[in-house]
Amino acid sequence: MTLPINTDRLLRELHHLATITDCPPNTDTSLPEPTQAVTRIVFTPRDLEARAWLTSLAEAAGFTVRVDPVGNTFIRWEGSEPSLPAVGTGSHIDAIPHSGMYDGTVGVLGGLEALRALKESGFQPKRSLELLLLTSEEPTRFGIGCLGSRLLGGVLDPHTADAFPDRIAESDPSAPKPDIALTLHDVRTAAGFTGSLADVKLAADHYHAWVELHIEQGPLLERDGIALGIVTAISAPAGYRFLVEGFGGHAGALLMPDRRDALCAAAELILSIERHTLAANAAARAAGHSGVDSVATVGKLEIHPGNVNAVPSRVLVNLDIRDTDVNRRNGTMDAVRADIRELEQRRGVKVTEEFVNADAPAHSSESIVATLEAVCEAEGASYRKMVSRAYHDSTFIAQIAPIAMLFIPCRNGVSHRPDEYSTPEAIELGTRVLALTLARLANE
Ligand code: HGY
Ligand code: MN
Ligand code: MN
Ligand code: MN
Repeated sequence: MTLPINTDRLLRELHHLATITDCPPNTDTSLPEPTQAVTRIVFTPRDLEARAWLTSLAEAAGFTVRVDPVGNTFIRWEGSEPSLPAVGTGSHIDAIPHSGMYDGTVGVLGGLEALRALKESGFQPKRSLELLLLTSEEPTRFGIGCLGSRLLGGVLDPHTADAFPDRIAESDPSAPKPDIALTLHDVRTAAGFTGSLADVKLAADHYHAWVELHIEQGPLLERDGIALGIVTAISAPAGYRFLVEGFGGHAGALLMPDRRDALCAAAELILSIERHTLAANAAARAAGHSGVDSVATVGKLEIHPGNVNAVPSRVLVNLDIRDTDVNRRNGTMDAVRADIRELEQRRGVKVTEEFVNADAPAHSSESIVATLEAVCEAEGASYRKMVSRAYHDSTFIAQIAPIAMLFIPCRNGVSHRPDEYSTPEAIELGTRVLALTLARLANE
């Protein structure tokens, strides 16, 4: 059965959601399809406005909505046998500062459109279908990604999480600086999400199957002219913070031999991370592998005191390191730690490591992958199996359910940038294949 998707409605909603942003209206018309830059940080007024709008769409479509203590939002279409484990889909609507309008939102609004299209076609699911808006997939505010799905999957201690400091001021200098440091508990309860985070975890049999629709955030599908990606594994993310402490002073009066410049030491640390990650890829290539699976990024640096004429005394280095092989990722970290010990001695600085997260790769269910393949073939859609190098909420839903992901191409592989873009045709096809896959899984 093929299934009509109301693409105009879906695109209108994607573009409306993009206007619920803390970025100024887009004025860059240099791109053929100018897209709106988006900043939508979790639990900010914009995020709450977007959540309320999405809830109104879901209720207008006749679905029920419930929200858990961390704001994960469950949009449910009751099946004819509601006691059976449900079939889930979903993603996120929070967006890192100055990013794109398709990351996450295609999975939420595409998922809503999939459910509406099935309902409008007269389909009746045996298993209930649930669309989830997952809280804080991006690490922007609380320093760790996939906060809502980690709690659903039981991979994050609820009390530790509730105490996570609110780091919004690090990303948004215009944000009000409270007198006392706020925590996740303070922010979520002020936003209306009350109750205990211990109640967020879902039972291991809550879902029969889970499929997330997402843009690829990479170039492969577009480069090879392939319509859809079926994700077989999601790369393993890890995060660390390194506090580098030297001592500061006057940019003119403090002579070079007397300096313990924390930023120069941090620069060596960052180059050590790059060097050892490149070496890990070179070793993998020498062993006959692709040699591209190790990646590391320092995208956020906090310098104190941060004045042009003051020698930096303290620098916080935020590291995001990912690999499809956990042992190789750990090997890279060990090599960096050896360099840290040496540079501490030579430069007279102190480097303190803070662990954020170190997750395992997630592997897709072969049965759900086979269902996705069957639907692609029935729809005459080209597809390829692939690894996701971005992490996703599915990484942690995988702790409690069989999962898979469906990718659509994005222009030049660009994401986490205002020029992130996917074509209406790709969005329509991804939504239709998602809907037909959910229909098959719901009647298993
Ligand atoms: O960083 C990621 O992989 C995801 O887009 N938050
Ligand atoms: Mn993202
Ligand atoms: Mn995303
Ligand atoms: Mn994601």
